[in-house]
Amino acid sequence: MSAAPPIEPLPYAEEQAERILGAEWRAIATSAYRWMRVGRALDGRMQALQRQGRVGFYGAATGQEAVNVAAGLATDRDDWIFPGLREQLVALVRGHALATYAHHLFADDRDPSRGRNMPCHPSAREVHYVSMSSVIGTQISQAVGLAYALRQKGAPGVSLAFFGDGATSSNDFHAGMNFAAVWNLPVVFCCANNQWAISAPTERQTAATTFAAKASEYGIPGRKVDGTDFVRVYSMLRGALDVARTGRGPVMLEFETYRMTPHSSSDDPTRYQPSDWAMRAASHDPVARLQSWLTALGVLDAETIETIGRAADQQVRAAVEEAEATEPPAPASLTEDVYAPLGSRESPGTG
Ligand SMILES: Cc1ncc(C[n+]2csc(CCOP(=O)(O)OP(=O)(O)O)c2C)c(N)n1
Repeated sequence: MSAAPPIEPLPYAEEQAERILGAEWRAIATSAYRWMRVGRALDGRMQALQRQGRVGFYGAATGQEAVNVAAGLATDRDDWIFPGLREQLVALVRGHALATYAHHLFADDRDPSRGRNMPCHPSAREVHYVSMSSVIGTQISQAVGLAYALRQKGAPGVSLAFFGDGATSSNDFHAGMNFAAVWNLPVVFCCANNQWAISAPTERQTAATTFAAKASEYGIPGRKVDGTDFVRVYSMLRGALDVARTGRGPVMLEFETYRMTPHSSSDDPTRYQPSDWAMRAASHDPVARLQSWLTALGVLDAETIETIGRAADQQVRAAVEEAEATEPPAPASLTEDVYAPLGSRESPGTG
């Protein structure tokens, strides 16, 4: 087995952490670490269960946890999340129950979509988490439409559009960026650049210097951020949300991350990634970076880390056990929520 790669710790002294995250920095960073461990435990378990044939499909977000947890912690209840492929942890941090997500992954009778949506495509109305669409990029223009609706209604909230580097080549990216800028809408565009769109690396995706650079020609401020640095991601998101919330228009953030797992359970990255990729990606592991920083500052010790890891595994185990003990949806439920009652003008799908 090859040796563990060197991990570059986060570069903040205590005073800097306090200045950036505020007086509560220890609580914020510790909460972030706990959530990242939940995400990591979930990814590990679900990939194994998929291989055992117990869930149909899974797409991990391993390596992108700092972005997802920071977004969950930095947003307000009024905000809206339009995920790309890998933001399920944002929903959980915002309060969607892990057990409900497990019911969805197992497509059982307590899955809010009752087995009709592909596993790993949850929606969570109670936390304003809109169902992911597998059609790349479409959520970007939907997020902009929602922001327009918020403005028309005078309702509070910011719309966050998440998407990968590959989605920046979609029509919806250009339409969404243009409309958001022209209408000065409260949108934060979050590009999770994990450097691969399945087998297409960044250099085959764009000739621009960065993805964030694309924003300026639409009249939108764009910033590239180290997406493996929780402190920086959280503070940039807070800043961008503040700009959007106070009527100063959209912002685009590009989070540079490293995809540490296959694209999905249907992928074999050894066919296209260089042989040293896994090692390179592991040296930018956001969970290990946050852990080593918090340990160096004395916020965490080995025992607490062990306890947090065990608690995360246990949470995931309990959610999986509950889902596996639940019956599949009854066949007769197939047509429920599909047709409105005759003579009713109500739309279906209120669940
Ligand atoms: C319109 C469309 N074209 C192609 C696909 C097939 N496809 C699924 S995921 C993917 C790559 C997405 O890459 P990226 O946007 O970088 O997101 P990541 O998977 O890296 O998170 C592609 C091409 C699709 N789902 N929809």
